Amino acid sequence: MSVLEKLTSEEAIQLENEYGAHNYHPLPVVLSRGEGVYVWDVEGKKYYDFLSAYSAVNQGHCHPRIVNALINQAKTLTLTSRAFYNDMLGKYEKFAAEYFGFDKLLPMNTGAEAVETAIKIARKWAYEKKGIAEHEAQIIVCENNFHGRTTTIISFSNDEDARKNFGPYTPGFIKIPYDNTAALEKALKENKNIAGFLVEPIQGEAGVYVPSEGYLAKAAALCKEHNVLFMADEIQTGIARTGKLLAIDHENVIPDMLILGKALSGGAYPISAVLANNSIMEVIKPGQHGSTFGGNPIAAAVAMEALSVINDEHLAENADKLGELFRSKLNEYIADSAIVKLVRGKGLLNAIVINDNEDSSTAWDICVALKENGLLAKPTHGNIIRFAPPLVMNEAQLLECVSIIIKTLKTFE
Ligand code: IF1
Repeated sequence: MSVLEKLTSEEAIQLENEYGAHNYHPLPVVLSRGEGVYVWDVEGKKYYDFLSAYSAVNQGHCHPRIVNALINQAKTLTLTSRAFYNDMLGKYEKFAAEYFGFDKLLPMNTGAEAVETAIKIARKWAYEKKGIAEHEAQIIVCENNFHGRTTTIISFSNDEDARKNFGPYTPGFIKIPYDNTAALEKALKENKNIAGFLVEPIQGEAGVYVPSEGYLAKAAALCKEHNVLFMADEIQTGIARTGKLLAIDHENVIPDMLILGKALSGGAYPISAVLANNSIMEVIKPGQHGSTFGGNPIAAAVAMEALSVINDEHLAENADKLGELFRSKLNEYIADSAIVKLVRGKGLLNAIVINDNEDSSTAWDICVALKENGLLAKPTHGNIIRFAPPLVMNEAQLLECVSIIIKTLKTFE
């Protein structure tokens, strides 16, 4: 079979079923093209993308500036490894460090790798700067967190699907309830070996849980008071998704470590990063961390363009404006709905909670019906449907999507 051979949706699904590991249960749609807020399936049907590859495609599918940056660099120099310097990495590191306001950047590829990197830096900082006894460092995490799927990261997950039968688990993590500063303060007071507090500013996978106003600022203050690193995982909430460049900007919090991924490349390439100031980043010495592709010239070129697009097209402001409109329109409908309990979110990271129990198929059935009506979304955790379109959406498109969503939900009332 040649790669140019056109497949039907059914054929494509069958191939994946036969030759691919079954580690996903995708919605039954086979996409073959993306442009801006739209994707098309192999039969040519057009859809609004309301997932944006879990907030990786904030800049819209196949953004021409990002794709051209990818193509031009790919024709010049793709990969050198870090055994040698290349002429793109330093430019990117400077650009991104200044863009987010930190001294340094450590380049990686996937979000999970960046989270793992942040954990290693926090531990090393704890031993070499804070004076915690080696092997004793603890990192506080929140219940219902999602930070990736490596063995260490799922060690501190409480999602049985994510962690069952992947043991033995990595020690050194303390779980506390999310959005609970009293629990954080208690953990900080009871344990002297705390290196860091790793937190999502909004819990995405858990169901788009927006914490109480002031939670992040109070948590950051408690970390400072106890000489503990505030580690913000903005892999899903960052890069304009919630209506500010970073979700923590809503509370003017400056983290000790900023963890980025996904939209750092606009969905064109796996790019992630950890940013920190010198007093933290300097604990990493040559030979102590790295990756073959981390900081490669293509990633450098793509990330600079992807971040420039965010600013040039004012995507944070657009996400803020359209997010308010989205939630207000849905709340008008929800007031009289028996099927939807509530809508919550910030900017264009939103979710609705379906009035049914977690293991019902209602949310899934609604997403299949939305697909039939030309809009793609997927449930997260049973009865919650996440809505996260590309941030390049305009008001007319958003209102059309709201009417598709409400029309579809009404058929389930
Ligand atoms: C899947 C959702 C899941 C993340 C945060 C780190 C990572 C992610 C806050 C790891 C990745 C992705 C992974 C993908 C589906 C999606 C996801 F929350 F976005 F919906 F799974 F929970 N921190 N989230 O959201 O980044 O290694 O994937 O680049 O695994 O199914 P990654």
